[in-house]
Amino acid sequence: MKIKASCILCLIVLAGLFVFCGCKKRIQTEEKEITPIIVGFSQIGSESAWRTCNTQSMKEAAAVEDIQLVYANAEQKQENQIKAIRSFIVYQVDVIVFVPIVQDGWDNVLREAKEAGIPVLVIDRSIRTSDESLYAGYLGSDHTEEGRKAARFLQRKFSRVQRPLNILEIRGTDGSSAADGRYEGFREIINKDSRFKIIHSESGDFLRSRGKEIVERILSVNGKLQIDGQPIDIIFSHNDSMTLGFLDVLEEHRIRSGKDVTIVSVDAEQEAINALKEKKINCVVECNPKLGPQTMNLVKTVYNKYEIPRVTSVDETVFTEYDNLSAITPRGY
Ligand code: GZL
Repeated sequence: MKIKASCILCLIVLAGLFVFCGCKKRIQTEEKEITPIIVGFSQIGSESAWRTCNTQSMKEAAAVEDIQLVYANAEQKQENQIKAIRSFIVYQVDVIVFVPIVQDGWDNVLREAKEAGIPVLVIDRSIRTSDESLYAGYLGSDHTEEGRKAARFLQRKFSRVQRPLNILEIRGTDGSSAADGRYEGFREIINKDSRFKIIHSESGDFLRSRGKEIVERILSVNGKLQIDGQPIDIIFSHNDSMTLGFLDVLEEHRIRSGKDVTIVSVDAEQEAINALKEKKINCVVECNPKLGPQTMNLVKTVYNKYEIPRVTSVDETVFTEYDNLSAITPRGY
């Protein structure tokens, strides 16, 4: 028995678990009442400007398509995502969309969704599963390619330098496809060039505060940007939030970011683009957060029982100090 949208609204409000987005509009026709598609959306949290933009894109696209979005913020906890998906199953939403905070641990709850006959879309980050039939398809970036782009910039920038080049890597959330992909793609290229050496790699969990803490701790040893006496020539940071967290710390120690140390970051939020224009960052690999319109198109396709591609990619570029920075067109968030 399908619970009507109005009942879902009551349950959701009662449960206090979710935010019910999108106008509850019934379209009256001569034959019958048409109720909109109801999507259960489990989002990781709000850890970065990228995430905030991603959520906004989803909500706006749902409103444009008259899709009712049941939004659940997991506040960075996988167990909250699993609870939310289970609740979506109870409410019998039409489609489940989720951003898996990490790649593993989803099979059981996705099996429950499959048994309930609810199609699942994975967006932004991907999952590892033993049974590909547990979800309809993935929409998002190629994070491994993003890591390769970061490394290729360094090859270009240091093409004429023959001395050793030491790298500090500040990773995103370990176990997430975003961080693991960037980690692997970066090494696939950089490990082919003996001049480059990753002398330290540490997770900052995509958080601004952690990016700041990591560099503060390194500098607290002797005020110099070095690890065990080895100078750090390059910082590769897996997202702009962590990068922006440490830029001020470098400045406080009179270290000229973008000059004394080369900075490569990922996302391309406006604050990082501004730093690129101020030559405080040397390269920003774009990761596109505006997945809403493509997601809603895929939602309508699976709702109407059509197949979707296993992987739908998104367009994204890379911005570097070699660009005409007055002419670049970041996504402005
Ligand atoms: C990447 C996305 C990452 C961003 C971070 O697709 O999952 O999560 O790079 C965000 O800013 O926190």
